[in-house]
Amino acid sequence: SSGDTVVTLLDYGAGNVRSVRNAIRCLGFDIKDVQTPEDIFNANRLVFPGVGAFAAAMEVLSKTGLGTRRSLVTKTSMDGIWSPARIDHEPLQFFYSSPSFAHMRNHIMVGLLKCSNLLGCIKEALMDEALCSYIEKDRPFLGICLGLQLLFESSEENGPVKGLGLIPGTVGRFDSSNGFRVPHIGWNALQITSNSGILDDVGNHHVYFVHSYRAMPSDDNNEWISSTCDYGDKFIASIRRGNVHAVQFHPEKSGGEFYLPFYSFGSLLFSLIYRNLNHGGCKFFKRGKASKLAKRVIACLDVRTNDKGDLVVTKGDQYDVREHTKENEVRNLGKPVDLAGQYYKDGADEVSFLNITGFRDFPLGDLPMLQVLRYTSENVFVPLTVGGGIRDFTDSNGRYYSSLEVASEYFRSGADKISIGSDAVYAAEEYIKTGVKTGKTSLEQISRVYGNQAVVVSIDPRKVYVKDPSDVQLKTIRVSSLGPNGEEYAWYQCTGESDELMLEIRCVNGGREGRQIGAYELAKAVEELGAGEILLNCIDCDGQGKGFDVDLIKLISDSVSIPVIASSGAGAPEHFSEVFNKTNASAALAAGIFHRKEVPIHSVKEHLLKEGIEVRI
Ligand code: 1PR
Repeated sequence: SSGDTVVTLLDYGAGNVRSVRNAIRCLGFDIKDVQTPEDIFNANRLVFPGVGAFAAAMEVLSKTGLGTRRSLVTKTSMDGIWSPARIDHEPLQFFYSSPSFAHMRNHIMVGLLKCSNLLGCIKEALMDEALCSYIEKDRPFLGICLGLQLLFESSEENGPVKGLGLIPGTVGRFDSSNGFRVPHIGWNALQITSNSGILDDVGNHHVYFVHSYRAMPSDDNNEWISSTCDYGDKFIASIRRGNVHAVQFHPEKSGGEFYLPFYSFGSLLFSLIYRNLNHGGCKFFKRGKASKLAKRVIACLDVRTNDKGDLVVTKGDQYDVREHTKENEVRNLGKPVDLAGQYYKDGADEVSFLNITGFRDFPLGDLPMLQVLRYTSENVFVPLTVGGGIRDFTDSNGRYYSSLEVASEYFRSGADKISIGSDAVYAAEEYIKTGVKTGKTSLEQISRVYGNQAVVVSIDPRKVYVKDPSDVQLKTIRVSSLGPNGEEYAWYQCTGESDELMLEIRCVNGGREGRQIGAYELAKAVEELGAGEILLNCIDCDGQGKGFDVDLIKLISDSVSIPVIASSGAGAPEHFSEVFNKTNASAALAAGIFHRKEVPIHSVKEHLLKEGIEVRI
């Protein structure tokens, strides 16, 4: 029947579920979006890709409808259904469906009369009730990430906050005091503990996690657990009971190759749909080995419009992206969507897009960039980060856009994380000056709504040598190679773009001006303001191919407890092993060597593996 090709998706609009949609479509299924609790009751198979913060999700589920979709569905105490009243832009409307028309007319009248006094007269049918009832009836269900956590009794995230209460236990925060960075971002293998039915093919392969909170195994919830994962604590990576499945990791971001029946969303969903799960699934399952969090290799695409108006991938030398020719053109290294697809196939663990002129050009006016994300997320099933121009903005018509709106548009278009550069510098400067968290900076607002794991701060420092640490009131380090005048110390000066600078068109050094704040001070401040990860560039090393600035990366990765991505300067596979062996970086990012096809990503990974560094192959 046509129902066999439909997957019902519970998307409450709090983040990027575009990849889940794309993955489901890639498998040949149609998607029906849940608009009303009735859609849950009527689903043949339900996928719940929870995103965002626990409390916000529960609030949406336990109120009237679905987040940004904001359908309002109400149920009368009688047998009919009032549905749906879209309250996005339209005036409040109600439609009453009832077996008999006469009955219906009466109820319409009653309903309209009572609209103004809605709460008093009409009982709401809630999404959470529908969800609990669906799961309790053992209907096919796949929860992802927060879609697993919400099944538990409560969460400590901004809480305690009550969950759906189907599985005993509380969802708590990872403990960063034992040296494990929080959020847990990256690729781990699972320990499959029971016949999950859907994880049989996952085996020892790495799957992608991104979360700060986790549920822990206990005697009370043991019967639900199908796999665990080690990250400081042993936490629940997946649950299964009957037809009900949920995974803490992201199958849709775990590099799913749909033609390979392994470790993919395809595998999970196909299993869920086609295996006879009521009869225990497959008889054989592979137990995954415990693994460490794999070090990530990230491909970065600096994107901007060239002088002809085409959006191109470019690459600078110390942030200068123009050819040193008479024409002085913007260096063009390829098309963003094609290159991202290529890097995904080559084994990149993440792809980052930096809209390097974003601060000048309002990104929501930059439709090609949003299109790039949309197209890329159709074929690239690893996390996508996008940065550039995330800040509050007033356009030439006087219309104000908050940074949250800008970020939301990026998330809706397919980004899993957004990266903030200049605006984070200004927020950190203010925070250090006043000691007050206003809650109003882009960093704070976006991490509050989307979770700090979705917010990267990109730092663009330059090295400033000093003779003596007392020459500056900022954190200095003793450098491993002396400065041009024999200086033994240096600090790392942050840079940012500003409107004023751009108005003056002083686009020197990539248009970035030096600020009186160091990378160390910035990193500590943005961690406190809610950043979930740091992308640590270095203007001096950018495009030089001589290796990462190990001094800088060691300084920052030893000073914060969030993951740090080492960036700038990679020229050979050995540079990656050097940065992982000498610093606590969680990931290493490169651009030029990949764009110029000097070293393929898989050679970097093979080298790391040979050096005993765990990577996802
Ligand atoms: O300030 O929030 O609008 O964000 C702008 C973003 O654009 C920032 O993340 C900033 O790093 C980036 N950006 C701004 N100007 C440039 C430029 O190149 N002129 N690119 C730029 C930054 C640096 C890295 C690069 C690595 C690796 N690019 O991302 O990819 O250095 O390169 P390599 O492996 O070739 O050495 P906002």
